[in-house]
Amino acid sequence: MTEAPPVALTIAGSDSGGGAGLQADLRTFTVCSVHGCVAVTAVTVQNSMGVAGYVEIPPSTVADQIRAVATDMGVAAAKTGMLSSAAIIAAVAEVCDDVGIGRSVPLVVDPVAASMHGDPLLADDALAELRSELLPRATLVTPNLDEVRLLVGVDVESRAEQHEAARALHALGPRWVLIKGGHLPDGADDGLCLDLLFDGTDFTEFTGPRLATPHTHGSGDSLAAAITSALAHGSPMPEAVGYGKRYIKQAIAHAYPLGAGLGPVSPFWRIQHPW
Ligand code: PXL
Repeated sequence: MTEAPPVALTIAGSDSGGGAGLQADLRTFTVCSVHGCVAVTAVTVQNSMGVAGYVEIPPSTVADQIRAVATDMGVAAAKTGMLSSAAIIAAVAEVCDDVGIGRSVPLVVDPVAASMHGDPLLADDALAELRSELLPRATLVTPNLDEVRLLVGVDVESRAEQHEAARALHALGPRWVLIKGGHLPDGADDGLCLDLLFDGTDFTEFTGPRLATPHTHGSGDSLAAAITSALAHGSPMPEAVGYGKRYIKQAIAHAYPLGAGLGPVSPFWRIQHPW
């Protein structure tokens, strides 16, 4: 018998292609040395070409999964991905309050609204719920620039606007904000991508070269899952984000083509080839 690793919980949708969603979270958790638990919110039908459709899990079943895990297994950190509907968000917010997720247990909210192909993963009428019910409970929110536009209506086209958007997003209640600048148009800056962390007072900048690959399916999920893993291990937020950034840089560098469309980022760089 060995000692149990810390437990991380993902509240997310299933990707049948295995590249994003809860599958990306679980494999990231494993290679980041945490035990992954899951509350499934929706089951998508998808491959590398896009999302063909999905069915939602009943909100009460989503909440029951969270409660079952949190009351027995000692969740050290949690994250959300695809939440699909206003009713699921409301159920998640309520049970998180009951079990201390978002208070003593850090909660990373990845405000997933669409797939990389542009297929919607969040109902239009769920945005308001995400803004009002989940962001105030978030320890960290990790939007890309499309999600920033949806959440605070700021169209970020420069580093100055990225800073402005971080302030606007922080005003909605999360403890920390990480605005991922990977989609900032080339030429608008020095050719580097800026991910901007803000706690309401201080900005921390994480910069790196933009990696040229179309195979970035699951990159947002995997970054948020790596940060969640570091939080589960007890890292303070800036260190946890630095850990996540180092993880995702390698995962994108090792991304592989799979199917005719967008391939997934890879967790395999973290493990030696056992075969
Ligand atoms: O990468 C965002 C995402 C999250 N969750 C599910 C997804 C996707 C993207 O396709 O399918 C289930």
